[in-house]
Formats: sequence, C-alpha cells, structure tokens
Amino acid sequence: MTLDLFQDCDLPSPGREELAPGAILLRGFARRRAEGLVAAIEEIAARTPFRHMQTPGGQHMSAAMTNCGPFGWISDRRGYRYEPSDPDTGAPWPPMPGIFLDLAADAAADAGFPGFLPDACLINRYEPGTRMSLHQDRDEQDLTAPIVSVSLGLPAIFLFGGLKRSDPSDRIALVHGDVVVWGGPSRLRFHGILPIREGTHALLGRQRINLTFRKAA
Ligand code: MD6
Ligand code: FE
Repeated sequence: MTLDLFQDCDLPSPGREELAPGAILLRGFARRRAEGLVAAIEEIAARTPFRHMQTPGGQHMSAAMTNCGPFGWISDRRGYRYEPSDPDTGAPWPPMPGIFLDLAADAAADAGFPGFLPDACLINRYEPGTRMSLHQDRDEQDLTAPIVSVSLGLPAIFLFGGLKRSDPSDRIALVHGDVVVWGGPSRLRFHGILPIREGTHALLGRQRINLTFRKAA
C-alpha cells in the first residue's frame, strides 16, 4: 500500500489559492520548468519576433507580443482577432512546444479543468514601465475552456476585477513561476497589469514574460 498524504483529502494543495470561483493561483507551479520554457521562448522569438502591435485606435501596445500554436492573437487597425499566420512574416506561427502543452494541461488539471488542449499561446514581453490596461479576453470561440497564464521574470501586480469594467479590482502580486488558471464563472473578468517596476531578474534580466494559453477556435 502506498501512503500519499495529498490524495483523497479535502485539504487544499500547498501553494493553491482560489482568487474567485474558477480563478486559481498556483504559486510557483512553473518554477522547475522555467529554464526549459525560456529556451523555447527564445527559439520562437527567433522565428517570429516580439513586436508592439497597433491597436484599433492607432496606438501601439505597451507590451511586445508574439505567438505560437495553430492560432495567434493579433491586433491592428481592423481590430483584435486570431490568425493562423504571423502578419509580419506571412508564415504560420511556430508550433506549440511540448513543454508548453504539458505545462498548460498540468496546471489546468490541477485547477479543476482536466483535458485542456490549447490551440493558441500569446507571449507578452514587458520591460520596466510597461503595463497592460484593464481588458477582457473575449476573442476566443470557446469560452468554456479556461485560460492558463504563466508569469516569468520580473514580478508584476495583476489587477483582477469583475465582470463590468467599473467593478473594483483586487491587486495580486505575481512572481516568476506563478500560474493563474482562469475559467468558468471568472472567464470574462476584467484584468490588467500595473506598470512593471525597475529590476533585474536572475534568469530573464530586465523583463517579465507572460504566456497565456487559450482555446481560440
Ligand atoms: C499578463 N495577462 O499577465 C497579462 N488574461 O501579462 C492577461 O492578460 C491574462 O493573465 C487572461 C487570463 C489571465 C491573464
Ligand atoms: Fe488578458
């Protein structure tokens, strides 16, 4: 007989915090895999570079972005949408690395969403001073699937609001290796990132990288 203290009991697993129904913070979940993730991100960015996409209003986004997987999220003067190819290079987005798919599925399962198979991964790069204003993620066809969000590098304050833009937001400190899984009744909550503070991270230097895995199609 095996003795597994964390199986079949009602205690929360260590480092697991419910932010709201359907929104679960898994502290440090990606930490052990971070070096492999960073190597994969560098390979993707060599093929499909980070860029500051234009918004429909004509500004440029503060965070630099790229994508991997069958679909990539883009923004331009025509709006926000998912595209199978990089509009800058004309080539399909690079395939989703196995280490990405495994992490997304493992984190989603841990948070109560088994069988998550993302078809899009948006990669956001923030330098100190970069922010992400309050928004909803609503360009995906399948809103029953969660989003899995992975934080790497410099810390950030995540704004976690309600279903209306005017609802008050909580502020959640996210550090290297933290994963937020976000679905069910929380799927359309407004959220954002406060300006990143100046700093240097041991693995990533002067930047924060966020991966968000989605089921877009
Ligand atoms: C970021 N994240 O953490 C931006 N969206 O840099 C997001 O916009 C996000 O973390 C949906 C669900 C979780 C997220
Ligand atoms: Fe978002």
